[in-house]
Amino acid sequence: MQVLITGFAPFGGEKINPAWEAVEILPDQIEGANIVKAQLPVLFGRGAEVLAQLVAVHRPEITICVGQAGGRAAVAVERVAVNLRDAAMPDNSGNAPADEPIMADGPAAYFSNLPTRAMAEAIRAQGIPAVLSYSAGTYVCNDVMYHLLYWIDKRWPQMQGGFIHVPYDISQAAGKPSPPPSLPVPVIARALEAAIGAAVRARRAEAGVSV
Ligand code: PCA
Repeated sequence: MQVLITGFAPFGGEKINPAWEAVEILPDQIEGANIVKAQLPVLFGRGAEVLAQLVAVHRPEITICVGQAGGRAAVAVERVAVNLRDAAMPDNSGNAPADEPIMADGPAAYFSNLPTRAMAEAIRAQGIPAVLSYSAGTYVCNDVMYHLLYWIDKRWPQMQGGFIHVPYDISQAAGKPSPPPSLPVPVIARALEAAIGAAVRARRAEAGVSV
């Protein structure tokens, strides 16, 4: 089984993105599945285009994108992407769309078709705080998640896809005058490994075969 997992480049003046730092140190195999890792640019539209190319090349059964959600205190397994671009800050090329739909012909929202509850529980079972989240925001992460679920709906129905938001790394929090919640990158990586493991096991159980 192929699992595609992506992180993002740093953005918003940060030197690192803990999502990418954690993705990069994941093992190459989890529960017997091959893990393909890639970085996406923090750009409206282009981030999703890069993801589409990766899916076309690697044909993953499962695609999980991971992004930084500065200020959150737990790893958040996202359940919903909305058809809206509304940037509170410009993306990495200075683009800040407001009140725009992502897809003119798309529904208002999509649910992830991953076993999100089992994934959050698997993270908690590692002793790491995790929640189910019902908003991935209206910035680039939501843009990428919405595109992913739109393609699953229209083009790649065999694929499962979703999104995980992670807190700041402790080094980012340490650099701020009023430190927000944070987790060390290796702990974030353990959370991602647990979530991926839960998704792989569920897929296998559903298929009833060893894919
Ligand atoms: N977080 C941003 C985009 C890239 C990232 O890591 C977001 O939550 O939209």
